[in-house]
Amino acid sequence: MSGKFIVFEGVEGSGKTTQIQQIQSWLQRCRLLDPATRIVTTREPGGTALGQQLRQILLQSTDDLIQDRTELLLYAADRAQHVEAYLKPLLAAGAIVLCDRYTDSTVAYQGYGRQLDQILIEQLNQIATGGLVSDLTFWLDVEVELGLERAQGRAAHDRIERADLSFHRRVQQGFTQLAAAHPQRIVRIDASLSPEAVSQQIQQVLQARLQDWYGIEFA
Ligand code: Z5A
Repeated sequence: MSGKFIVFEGVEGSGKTTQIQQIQSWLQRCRLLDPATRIVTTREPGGTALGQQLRQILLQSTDDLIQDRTELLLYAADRAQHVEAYLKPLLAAGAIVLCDRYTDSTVAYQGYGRQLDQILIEQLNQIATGGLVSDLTFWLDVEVELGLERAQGRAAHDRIERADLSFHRRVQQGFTQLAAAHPQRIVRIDASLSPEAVSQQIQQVLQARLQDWYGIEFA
């Protein structure tokens, strides 16, 4: 595949949505990139029409009794559709895709948070992705309490946001372990700083990667 797949991960309120928007416009302004390169944003769950329906079920359902394995399978179904119908064609056409959450979220939320079997999760991730791994993943690392405080500024809280603090702490532990296990793929960003300072860190890492990937020389 000739495009690049860049994922943003982290606990609730870590600033993924904010940063994806900032980085999309920074990349669009980056005159060193071929102007024909599409810079696309997407998310999981909900990156396709079917995924939107799954997202509704997963997050907006008032039924807190969705079973943990059911939840896992719904995220996997969303991902399988997203990869085949959306990500693969875009990457094959050379796009740079910025994606809000991917397989590491399943490891962190369903593996560490819900404490489902990690081998089962790895197998499902493999089935759902057909082996598509990110070229680069930014882990926006913020204290769970600060992230939740930011997220709670919003009016409505979804099923996962309503989970107890120990759940969110396990999720954070999951991201910490993943970053330690995959130092080449996952880059930690200090997301407790201002949005501008967080963006600066991401841009610095991206400049080096764009140089490697496309031979672009930044001044
Ligand atoms: N999930 C899962 O369990 N398993 C999976 O496999 C996958 C997902 C793929 C997706 O919900 C849920 O699905 C998620 C995990 C689960 N859990 N929950 N809930 P979502 O997409 O609706 O929510 P999210 O991914 O957690 O995003 P979020 O809560 O919207 O947070 P965010 O995108 O990281 O942050 P933000 O929207 O950019 O910022 C949140 C607020 O903070 C906002 O008011 C900003 O203005 C503010 N903000 C942002 N950055 C800063 C900084 N740097 N300083 C101060 N304030 C800031």
